[in-house]
Amino acid sequence: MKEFSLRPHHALRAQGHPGPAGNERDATSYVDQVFITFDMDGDGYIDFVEYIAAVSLMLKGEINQKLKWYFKLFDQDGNGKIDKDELETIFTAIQDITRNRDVLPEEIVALIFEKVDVKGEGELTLEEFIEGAKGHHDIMDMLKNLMDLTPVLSIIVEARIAKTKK
Ligand SMILES: [Ca+2]
Ligand SMILES: [Ca+2]
Ligand SMILES: [Ca+2]
Repeated sequence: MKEFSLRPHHALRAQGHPGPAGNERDATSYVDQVFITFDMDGDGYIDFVEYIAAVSLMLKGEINQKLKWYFKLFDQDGNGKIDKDELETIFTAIQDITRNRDVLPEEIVALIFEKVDVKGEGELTLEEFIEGAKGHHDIMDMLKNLMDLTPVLSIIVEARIAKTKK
């Protein structure tokens, strides 16, 4: 898991991509995380089919499917729960990439946990996350705005194309 998560990182470096501004480490691990989520057969590459599947999922996927996809992306250590650090890291990284800084990551995280973490354990299960997002339009809108992954996708796809051409 660890080794192969480094591949997209190397691909970006090899291509001489300047990388996202701001907290580069977080942004890079976010790209890694996106990469892992899209690399459905786990061979370390995003192939054309995986790319299309990911894009079509984002564009017209059923809402439960999208939320599951977000959850998988946010749950960085893969323990089946999202904690505040994971959520804040991912939102900070997304803002570094998308240059969307309308809301502070800490505020987004606080708002989401306040409304969604019903038992207040400081962790979100998949059920809480899905029910919470569906039950709160403001959270859903925020997720949609933040999760416009088009810039990240182009980075990944460019890196993949550059690699293929070698
Ligand atoms: Ca693959
Ligand atoms: Ca986790
Ligand atoms: Ca909870």
